[in-house]
This record gives sequence, C-alpha cells and structure tokens, in this order.
Amino acid sequence: MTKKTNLSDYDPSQVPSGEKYRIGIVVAEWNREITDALAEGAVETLLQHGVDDNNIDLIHVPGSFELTTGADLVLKNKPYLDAVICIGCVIQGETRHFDFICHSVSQGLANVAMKHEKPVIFSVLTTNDMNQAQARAGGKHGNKGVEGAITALKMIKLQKELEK
Ligand code: RBF
Repeated sequence: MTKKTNLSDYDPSQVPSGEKYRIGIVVAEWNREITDALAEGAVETLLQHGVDDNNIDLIHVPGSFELTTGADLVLKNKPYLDAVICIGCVIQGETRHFDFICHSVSQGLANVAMKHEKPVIFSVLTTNDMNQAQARAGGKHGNKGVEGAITALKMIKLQKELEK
C-alpha cells in the first residue's frame, strides 16, 4: 500500500547536479490540466538542479497511448538525450480502455528503455477519478512530475557512473 505522504518532499542534497545533462520530456495532451501541471513540476525541478533550459526538449503527443511512440521517436532522432520523462494521466472510465492503455504504456515504455539503453521515466498517473489526479499533480500527494525529474537525474548519474 502506498504511504499517504507527499513523496515530493525530498532531500535536494541527495539529487545529482544536472548541469551537463540533456533531457527529453514527452507530454500527453489528454487531461491536459493535469499533464501540464506535471510537466511544469518536472521542468522546474530540472532547472533547480542545474539542467540548462536549452537542454530540455519538450514535445507533446495526443494521449498516453502515444507516449511509447513519442519516447521512441525522440530517442531515435535526438540520440544526444540522456533520458526521457514521459508524462500522462489516464483516468478510469466506464469501459476497459483504462486497462488497455495503462498496460500498453507501462510495457511500451519499459521496452523503449531497453531498446535505446537509456532511462525512460514513467510519470503517468493512473487514477480512479480527477480528484485523485489533482492530488498528485500539485495537491496533497505532491507532484509526480517533480518525482519523475528526480528519478531521471538519479538514473542518468547511475548510467554514467556504470559506463565510465
Ligand atoms: N488518453 C489519456 O492520456 N488518458 C485517458 O484517460 C484516456 N482515456 C481514453 C478513453 C477512451 C475511451 C479512448 C478511446 C481513448 C482515451 N485516451 C486517453 C486516448 C489514448 O491514449 C490515445 O490517444 C487514443 O486511443 C488514440 O490512440
């Protein structure tokens, strides 16, 4: 069970400096008020940790299902990127689309990470309703875009250290 805490309260001294890192962000347009807030949290966090504004590449895709193709295309065409943060928000509806989209995007992004051998960060909210999404996009459970940015910085550092 998830702890009912704000996981975005992190210790900044434990986060690597992103001074030399180049990071892609792929944002789904579905539930845009949520995905924009997540993307803003991610960008602000990267800037706070030293990533240069010019080294952040932000692109949009229509829905979360397209995050897989978006991340694949970004890594294929911008091979200098160190990682890609994928941002989406899938809200449970009355049909089974939710299950298919969530399964496809989680599996798809894992495959893209393996294919390109780069960190691909899963910042996709999968919630029962809009309230739960808002609580995780700058509300009482923090901002999962912030956490995605920190995860990206940590994973890039890990990769660079291991591949030295
Ligand atoms: N995309 C999202 O990012 N979040 C959603 O909650 C979402 N719900 C959808 C519900 C239905 C019934 C359909 C058909 C699509 C939905 N999509 C959603 C869009 C999906 O990710 C994708 O963009 C489209 O299916 C086109 O491939």
